[in-house]
Amino acid sequence: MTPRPLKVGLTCYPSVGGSGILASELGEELARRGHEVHFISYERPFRMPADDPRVFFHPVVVNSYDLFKYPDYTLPLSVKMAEVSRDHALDVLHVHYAVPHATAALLARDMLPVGRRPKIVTTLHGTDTTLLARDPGYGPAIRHALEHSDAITTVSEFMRRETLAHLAVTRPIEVIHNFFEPRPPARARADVRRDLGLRDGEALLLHLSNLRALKRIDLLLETASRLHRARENFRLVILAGADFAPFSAEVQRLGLADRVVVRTNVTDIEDYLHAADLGLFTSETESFCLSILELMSLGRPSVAFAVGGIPEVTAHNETGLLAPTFGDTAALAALVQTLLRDPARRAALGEAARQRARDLFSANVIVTRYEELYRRLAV
Ligand code: GMT
Repeated sequence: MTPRPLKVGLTCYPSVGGSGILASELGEELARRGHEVHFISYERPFRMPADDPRVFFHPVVVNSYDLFKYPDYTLPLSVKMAEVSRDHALDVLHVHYAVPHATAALLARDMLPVGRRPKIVTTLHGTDTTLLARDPGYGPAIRHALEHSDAITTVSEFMRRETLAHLAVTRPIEVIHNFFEPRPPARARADVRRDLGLRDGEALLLHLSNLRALKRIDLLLETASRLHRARENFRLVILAGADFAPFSAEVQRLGLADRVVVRTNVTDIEDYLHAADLGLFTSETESFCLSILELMSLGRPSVAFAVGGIPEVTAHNETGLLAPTFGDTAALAALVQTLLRDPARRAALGEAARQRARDLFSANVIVTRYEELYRRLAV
């Protein structure tokens, strides 16, 4: 007998960022498998599928009141979650981030009659554990939200360990890695490279991030500067999910104006992944680093520091190159140089990266794990 389709509520931060992308793609894949998906957030998520009859969006409206110095999002979110759960008989509310999404989900569940309550799945992507858990104003609420979720997942083993260490959670934590399913590039590689101003023979190093402090854009530019001084033939293309202006002076100071190209809020991501030769990342920590996986899916290796969950995503010397010591930009630049000078090795690592992405981090593998988890809970 075919199991019945599930009704799943998804809440994420809708802005540009790996967790929002992951939640959007998860919604799309679940709908493709016949489930009904309800996004609940203050905005449509960045990559939420537009015209899918099984995908719905429920906006959370936050009114402002003179009485409140700070507008509150958690309560209107919880009311909307309860409303959507009741009206659509949701089986599962899958929230990405404990703060404030899991806390709102707990409240929503409490507002509903027993027997009409969705199961709550909380996925941790990073900041809850690595930053907010240490804040006495947030830590206890995060721990409470996790202890009272019906299931907790993390996007890497690293994140699971960190969560146990910082939050002393007693509930089981399941690791379900991120996934990425690339769409076919819409534009030819040569066209994209020409539009970016690349000259013949120039290698395209691609960096994608929201430029948060922990992405260490200072180290990214320092690495580019080392390559520039070594007269390597490259261009660094930065797909920025935030305003790049704060870094422009540093680009000038390092003499990199002709080497660095910035594009902001790009959506046709596959065109750039396909146009790239390799990825370059300098984060001081990452629970996963979805951007590395995005490049791998298109057969492009990345160079990065071996921090956080990155070594779970890409294997050193097999699918990419990782510098062991964080901050050692000389080592990082040397690894980039080896790949710039050896296209055959770059291609071999890239092909292995594509295979690893398919074997371990495809929708087929990962969405099935989420589906199994939902079904276990929704009995
Ligand atoms: O990295 C960010 O600044 C954004 C953040 C997010 O919410 O998307 O990224 C986190 O979640 C991604 C999806 O699981 C991971 O790929 C990123 O590694 C993680 N960021 C950090 O851990 C710093």
